[in-house]
Amino acid sequence: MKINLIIFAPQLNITIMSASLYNPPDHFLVDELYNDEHKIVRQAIRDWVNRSVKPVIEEYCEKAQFPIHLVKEMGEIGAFGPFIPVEYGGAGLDHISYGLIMQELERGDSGIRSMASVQTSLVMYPIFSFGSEEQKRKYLPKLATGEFIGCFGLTEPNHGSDPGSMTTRFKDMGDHYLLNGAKMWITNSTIADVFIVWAKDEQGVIRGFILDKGMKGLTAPETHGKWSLRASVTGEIVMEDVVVPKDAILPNVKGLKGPLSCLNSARYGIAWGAVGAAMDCYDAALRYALERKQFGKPIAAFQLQQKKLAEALTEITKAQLLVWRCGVLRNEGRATPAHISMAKRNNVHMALEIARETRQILGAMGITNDFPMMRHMMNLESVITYEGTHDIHLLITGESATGIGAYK
Ligand code: TGC
Ligand code: FAD
Repeated sequence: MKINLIIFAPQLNITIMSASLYNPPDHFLVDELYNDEHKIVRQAIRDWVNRSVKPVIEEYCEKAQFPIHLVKEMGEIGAFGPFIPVEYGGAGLDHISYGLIMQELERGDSGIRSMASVQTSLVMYPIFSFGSEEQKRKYLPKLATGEFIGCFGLTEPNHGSDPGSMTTRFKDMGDHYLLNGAKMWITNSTIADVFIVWAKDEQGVIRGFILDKGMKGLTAPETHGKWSLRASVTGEIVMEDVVVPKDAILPNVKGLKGPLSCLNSARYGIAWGAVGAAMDCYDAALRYALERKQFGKPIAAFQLQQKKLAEALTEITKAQLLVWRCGVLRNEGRATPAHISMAKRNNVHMALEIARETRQILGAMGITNDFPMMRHMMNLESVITYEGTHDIHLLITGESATGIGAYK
């Protein structure tokens, strides 16, 4: 379906249908794999992105600011905790709906999707999966509406790909815990009300904590100078003798599998999100190629430009099928970390390549903020790094193929 609204690119004497007002072609009839609920959810998020994200995102990106006014709206449209049961404020949807929500949000911007990924998979998921009943009732409904913003601290200045070597420590002081350490590169940390932090006890066992903003000794300075994910807040979490109440520990998980389980959920969502970023680039490039004329004909008529578009369409379609299958397996409880790694690695790389290739289709116009490619391209440099680098996901796939871990 095309909605007949157009924007005008003032530098050019052509009109271009806004990427935000266009529903992309479904070349392989992938829509037939989705049920009505999936399609309704997808359309609702797509409409919201068109209405609330697309018109402002370039400006926020340029200013390097997170559009915080969108958080409440994201709560209202069900972007937070869609697979969390209704009794805790979620929507009780399946994992394909969750994936489609991430796809549509990232069609808008990876930073907006990051906000929802962290809130859902890295904050609500661990509280739901490993928290006490009191913790679930206290935090989940407010995280679902966006009244609380959450963040997730695993990475440290000296321990990124190897979180098992973290040095953040806590001591049992009898009536409370004492927490010391520092986390780095933490999405949302400066605006967070709730901090999920992972730390080792005196025996070296990793445990998770729910910290509240304002705790004495807990600070979250912002990280500046990013050329990527500029419309997303990134910061540190510094913990200096933080007195943590005993009921702030996540009681139901011990060891590295705690944080890594959260990553499975977030990486799965990212694999879907990357498809959205790629679709946005493809749609904008296709429309431009059909309208822009050189040597007396649309550049879409040249074989070299068709190669770029045809390959992009092929790769997007393959990526859609990969995440759809991953979603089916996740709904059945059969998606392994290795499945998810393959999907995250393939799809983010695919999206980055498509952003680069489709930008070229636009020539000089491709470097401007009238089009989304440069912003997606820069964002995807973070996406290919966080939640496990491209290399780490290859090693996870390699271990799955050979049975031999090659990390150490
Ligand atoms: P290893 O010895 O293999 O495993 C330790 C324990 O963990 C279990 N495990 C998992 N459990 C659940 N899900 C997974 N994906 C798991 N992978 C491993 C494993 O079975 C074992 O359990 P047990 O019971 O035997 O103790 O661990 P390792 O130290 O060798 O590390 C393996 C490696 C390298 C794959 C892992 O450390 C890793 O994935 N590293 C990458 C780190 C990473 O992804 N960090 C992301 C930080 S969060 C973030 O980036 C948020 S971005 C936010 C946004 O969207 O804006
Ligand atoms: P390193 O681990 O130092 O890796 C450097 C290079 O070495 C990489 O190319 C890597 O692939 C390679 N390498 C490492 N180990 C191996 C190996 N065994 N074999 C081969 N090559 C290897 N973390 C959080 O906890 N919470 C967040 O909310 C969060 N948000 C983020 C937001 C942004 C914008 C960014 C950029 C990062 C965020 N991160 C977050 C951190 C992210 O997860 C880490 O950056 C990532 O895990 C990689 O760690 P590192 O940057 O320390 O790189």
